[in-house]
Amino acid sequence: MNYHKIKEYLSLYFIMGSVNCRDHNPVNVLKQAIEGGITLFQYREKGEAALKGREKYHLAEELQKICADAKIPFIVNDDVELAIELEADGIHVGQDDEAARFVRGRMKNKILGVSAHTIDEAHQAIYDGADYLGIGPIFPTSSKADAKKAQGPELIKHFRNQEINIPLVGIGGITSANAQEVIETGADGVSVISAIAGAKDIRKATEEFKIKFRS
Ligand code: 3NM
Repeated sequence: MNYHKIKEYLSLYFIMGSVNCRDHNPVNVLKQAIEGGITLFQYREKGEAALKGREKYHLAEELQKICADAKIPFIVNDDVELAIELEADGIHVGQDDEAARFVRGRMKNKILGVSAHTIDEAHQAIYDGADYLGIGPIFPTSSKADAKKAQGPELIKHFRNQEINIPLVGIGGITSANAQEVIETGADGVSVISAIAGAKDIRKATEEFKIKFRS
């Protein structure tokens, strides 16, 4: 895995766990999303009905193998023990999870993503060794119970204007209809749960994200 290609990997960043897949099987959801063109996958097993223990481990292992075959990075949300056990390509932590600097210390040569909502949080995450930041929510979302108020794509512009120059992805309510706007404000990619995992036709919904990057 070439971690220097991080910006390219961020472009269509898919996040999913079993609770996001409704009546679809998560394995099939991931396979179809890969066929549709996702560039990175984050396994995020959260919510009341989330899998735990061995069940969570086994699903993670299966999804990791699919990513490895497709040569896209497999990142674990929050669960550092799981990420280390599986030798995942990376870990993503929020502000309420294990502190980024400890995670960096435990996963030295892996991708480290951090969710940031303020410039102070961004500076701290960069200091702690983050490779990229997730910035949101951009638009209203129902996929995260404790999501903050949506800030609009201007939020990305605000981070860029404050000299936050590391790779950034926008998150929260992003769809194929508004993704381009998020990129145009300075994001390197978009992170998406429901617009892909909740779609009837996963592959088609993924293909609809035709993101055009400025050269
Ligand atoms: N984090 P959807 S918003 C996991 O603001 C997550 O940090 C957010 O899901 C943040 O694409 C969010 O379905 C949910 O809106 C994104």
